[in-house]
Amino acid sequence: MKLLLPLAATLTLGASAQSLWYDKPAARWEEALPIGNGSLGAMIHGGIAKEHIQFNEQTLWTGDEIQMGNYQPFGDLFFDFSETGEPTAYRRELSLDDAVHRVTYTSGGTTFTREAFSSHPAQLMVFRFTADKPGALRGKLRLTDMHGAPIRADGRSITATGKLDNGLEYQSTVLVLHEGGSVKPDGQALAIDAADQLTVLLSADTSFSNSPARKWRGPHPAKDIESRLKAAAATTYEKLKAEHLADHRALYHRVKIDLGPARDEVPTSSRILEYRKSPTADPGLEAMLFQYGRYLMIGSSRPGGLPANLQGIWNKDMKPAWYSGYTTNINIEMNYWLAEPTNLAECHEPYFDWLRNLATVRKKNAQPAIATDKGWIAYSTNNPMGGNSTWGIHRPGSAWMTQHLWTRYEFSGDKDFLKNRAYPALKELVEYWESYLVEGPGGKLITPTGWSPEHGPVKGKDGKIRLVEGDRTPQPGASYDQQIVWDLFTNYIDAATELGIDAAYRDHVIGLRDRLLGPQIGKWGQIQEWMQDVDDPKDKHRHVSHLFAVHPGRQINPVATPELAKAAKVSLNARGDGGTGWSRAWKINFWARLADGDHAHRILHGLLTPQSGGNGGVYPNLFGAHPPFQIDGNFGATAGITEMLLQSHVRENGVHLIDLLPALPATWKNGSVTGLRARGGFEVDLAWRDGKLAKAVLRAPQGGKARVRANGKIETLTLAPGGTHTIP
Ligand code: FUC
Repeated sequence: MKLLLPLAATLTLGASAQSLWYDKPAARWEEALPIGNGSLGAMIHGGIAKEHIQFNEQTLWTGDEIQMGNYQPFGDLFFDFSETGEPTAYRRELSLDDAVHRVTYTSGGTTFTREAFSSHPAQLMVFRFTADKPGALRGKLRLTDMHGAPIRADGRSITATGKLDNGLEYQSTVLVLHEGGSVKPDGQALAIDAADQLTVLLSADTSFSNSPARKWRGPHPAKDIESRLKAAAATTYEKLKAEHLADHRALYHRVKIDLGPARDEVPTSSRILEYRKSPTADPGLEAMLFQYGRYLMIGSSRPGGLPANLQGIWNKDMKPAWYSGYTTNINIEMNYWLAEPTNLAECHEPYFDWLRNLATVRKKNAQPAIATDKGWIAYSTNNPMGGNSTWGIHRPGSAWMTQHLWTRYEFSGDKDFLKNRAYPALKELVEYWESYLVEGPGGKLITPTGWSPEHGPVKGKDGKIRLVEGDRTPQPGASYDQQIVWDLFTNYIDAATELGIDAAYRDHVIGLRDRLLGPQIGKWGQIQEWMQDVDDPKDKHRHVSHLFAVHPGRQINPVATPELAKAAKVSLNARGDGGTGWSRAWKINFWARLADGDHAHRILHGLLTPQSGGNGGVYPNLFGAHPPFQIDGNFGATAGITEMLLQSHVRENGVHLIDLLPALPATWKNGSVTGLRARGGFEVDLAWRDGKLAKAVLRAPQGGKARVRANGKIETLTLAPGGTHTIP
C-alpha cells in the first residue's frame, strides 16, 4: 500500500508563493496592479522614469438617493525621477500573500526598490522608495485631482480639497518623510533631492456617511486625514508594514490551496498566453486566480465600508461602464458568492449593510413604478445611496440579494443574525410575493410580470418568435422569477423552522411553495426559460437566468431532481462555454453543481485566457474582462473553483450534505486546500491523490451535524463544539 503523506506535509509540498509579476512597467491600466485596504485603493504602473499611481476611495460617488451618479476616480500620484542610465533587472510584482507591491531595477549602477501597500489598520497608503547607494533618490512628486480641486504643496505635503455637485466633500493629502537629502515645495509639487530613502503616505477620504438617517453625510474628512498621517508619521515604516502584514494575513492565510505544478518562474503576462495553449500545464495559475479573488475581496470590502462595486474599488473613468455600480441581476450577488465558503465572512458585511440601506430608501422613496405595500423591490442598477438607473425594474432582485442573509446563517449558525437581520428581511419579501403572485394555467402560482435577464421572446410581424436582447415585455411565469421565489420561500420556511417561530405562517408558505409553477422541461429537453416553450437552442445569451435553481439556488440537483439536472445540462450545453467574464464564471459554478468537473475546468480555462475580440477572459493583470474590466469575473471564478472542491448547499431536515471534491477535474490530479468553510458551521481541509480524496479534516468550532460525502460514500457526522473529524 502506498503511504500517504500527512496533510500538513502534502500542503507545504506544492503550495507556491502567490505573486503576479512582470518584467516591464505597465503600458496601460489593465497591466497595472491593484492594492486596496477595503476602501482606499490604487493601481500601480511601476514606471521607471515616471511612476504612476492612480488611486480611488470607494465613497467618492456622484448621485444621491434618486440620481444614479457614477463611481469616481480620485486622482493620481506621479513620481518623476531624474535618474540616468538604462535600467536592467527590472521586476515588478504583487505578492498576494503580503498584499505588497514591489518594483526593483538597477540603473546607473544603483539598485532601486519600491514597496507599496494600502494599510487597513493605518487607513492610508504607504509607498517606500529605497536605493542601495546614499543620496540616489531625486525627482518630483505630483498629486492630481480628477475634479479640478485646488492643489497646494506645503512643507513636505501636498493636499487637494474639493466638493462634488452633490455636496460630497473630499480631500487627498500626501506626506513625504525622507531620510537624507531634502524635500521642498516646487509650485504644486514637491521637489526631492539626494534622499537616501523616502516614505510617502497618501490618505484620501470623503464626507460620506453610510447611513440614510444621516442623509449620507458626515464631517469633512480633513481631521481624520490629519490624524492618520500624524499617527503614521510618528511610527516607522517597518512598524506600518508589520501591522499591515498581520492584518492582511489574518484574513488571507485562512485558506491555502495547491492544485498542482505552478509556473511561477514565468512573468504573468506570458504565463497566461502559455496557459492558453496548454490548459493542463499550469494549475498553479488557476490556484493563483482563486487566491486573487480572495485578495481582491479583502482589498475592496471591509466591515463598515461599502460593498465591492462592479470594479471593486478600482476605477479610472469619470463615466465608468454601468456607473461601476451595483447591478442586481447577477453582478453584486456574484461578487459575494466567495465570501462565506472561502472564509472571508467579515468581508460579506458591507453587502448586508448596503442591502439594508437600499431597502430603507426603496421603502421611503417609493417611486410609483416600484411602490409596494409590503417589502420592497429594486431596479437593476443602484448606487450606494439607494439611487438607481431607471432602466429595468428588477422585481425578484430583492429576494435574490436577501438569499445572502440566509446563507450567512447557514455558514455561521448565528441565531441572533438569523432572528434580527435575516428573518425579518425574508418575511417581508415572502409577504410581498404572496400578494403579487397570481393564478396561472392549471391553478399554478405565477408572477404576472416575469423577466429573464436580459432578453425576451418577441413575436415579429411574420408571426415568428425571436429572442430580443434587453427586451422587457412582461413574461408571466418566467422561470427566473419562479425559481427565485421558490428559493425565497424555502429560505423563509427553513428560517422559521430554525427559530421555531411563526409555525402557522410557515405552513401556509409551504402550501404556497407547492403551488408555484416549477421548472419545466421543454421540447428539446431543456429547462424552459419562459412559461411557453419558446427557447432557441442557438441562443447564446450571456445570462443563464433560468438555471438559478441550479446555482445559486438549490431547487435542482443531480441527486434529488435528476431529470431536471439533465435538462439543465442540455440548456447549458446549448448556451455554450463562452461569454463575458461573469457569464463564464457562473458557468463554472453551474457545471460544478452538476458534478462535471472537467466541463467546469474547460470553462475556467476560457475565463483565465486572454480572449481575442474581448469576450470574457482576463487582462494581463488578471482582472476579469467583461469587457471592460468587471470584478465579478474574478470573484465568480473563485467561487466556482470552490464549488468544484466543496459543496454544502443541499439541506435535508435541517442537516447539510457536505460534498467533498464533488467536481474535481481530471487535470487536478494531486492537490490540497485548507480552511474552506461549509454550511452547518464547518471548516474543511482536503487533500487528494490521483483524483481521489486522500484525507479530509472537518472542524466544527461551534459543534455541528452534517452528512458528509467522501469518495462516493455518505456518513453522518455529529461534532461537539471544537470537535474534529478526520477521513479516513
Ligand atoms: C448586467 C449584464 C451586463 C453587465 C452589467 C453590469 O446588466 O447583463 O452584461 O454585466 O450587468
